[in-house]
Amino acid sequence: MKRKMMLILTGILVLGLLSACGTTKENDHSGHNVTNQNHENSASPSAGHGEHGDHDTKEQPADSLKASFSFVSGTVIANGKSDLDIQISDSDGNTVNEFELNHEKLMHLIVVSKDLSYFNHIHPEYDSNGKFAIETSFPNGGEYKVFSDFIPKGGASTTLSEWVKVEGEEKAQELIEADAKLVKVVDGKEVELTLSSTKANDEITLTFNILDAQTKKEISDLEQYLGAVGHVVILSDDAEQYLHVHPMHEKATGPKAEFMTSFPKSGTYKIWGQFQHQGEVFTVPFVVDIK
Ligand SMILES: [Cu+2]
Repeated sequence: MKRKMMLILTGILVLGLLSACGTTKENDHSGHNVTNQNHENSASPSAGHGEHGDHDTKEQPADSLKASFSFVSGTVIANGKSDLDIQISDSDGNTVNEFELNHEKLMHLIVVSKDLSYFNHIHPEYDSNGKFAIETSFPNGGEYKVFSDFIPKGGASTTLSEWVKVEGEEKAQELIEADAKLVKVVDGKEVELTLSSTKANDEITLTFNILDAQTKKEISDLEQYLGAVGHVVILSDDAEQYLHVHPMHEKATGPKAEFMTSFPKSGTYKIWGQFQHQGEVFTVPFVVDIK
């Protein structure tokens, strides 16, 4: 009984926090997406970078939707399994019940630790009455930010986020510093990232070039991951600016994968590129300074 009360209280608290931090919006996945916490994306949704045309990009008031994140068990403990519920509702508190498929999923959920050293991209399942659910776990205690990315039916692509606290031993925070060299080796792949510009508000092309780390041969048989050559998520170092970026040529297979984005202001950003090769998804992180 007491526990149930606590849960309800947590829910109310979460909702309160959420309305305080506002809504995030982005364009649809026409290859040119920018999302951030407090600004609407002014980039043209039909710039034609994508290969599958426009989506409905009808504007909605930025504060029209809310996501309430709650853990079924009340508290979350590091390394334990936690059931996370995400309730989507409108400003009147009515549940939002219909969503559009976006990159093969109704909802994409990005989870990062406060120092951005931990990154997870998962897909909650739709339950009913505006509720999504997923079982997940967190590697350490501390603060994490969760970003729920979805498109309500007939509406604009929306990202709503929330900080969550995980109980358990915390690990030392890692510094978020720009990489001296934008070349990384992950899961046997050597990935080089090139940015066409590092100036805020420029339209920037991010080019990932993917080689076999051992043979140095170009990998030109990348597989579709969630219906595209890859996915890129970008966060500012304070996790306040969230940029979801999609490919310029969705059906590309490597060795190059190109994405468009625009950084809303100067600062340090972390970029995660995700690709699939031979059935395995690999995630390559980079940190860049934007002037
Ligand atoms: Cu996703």
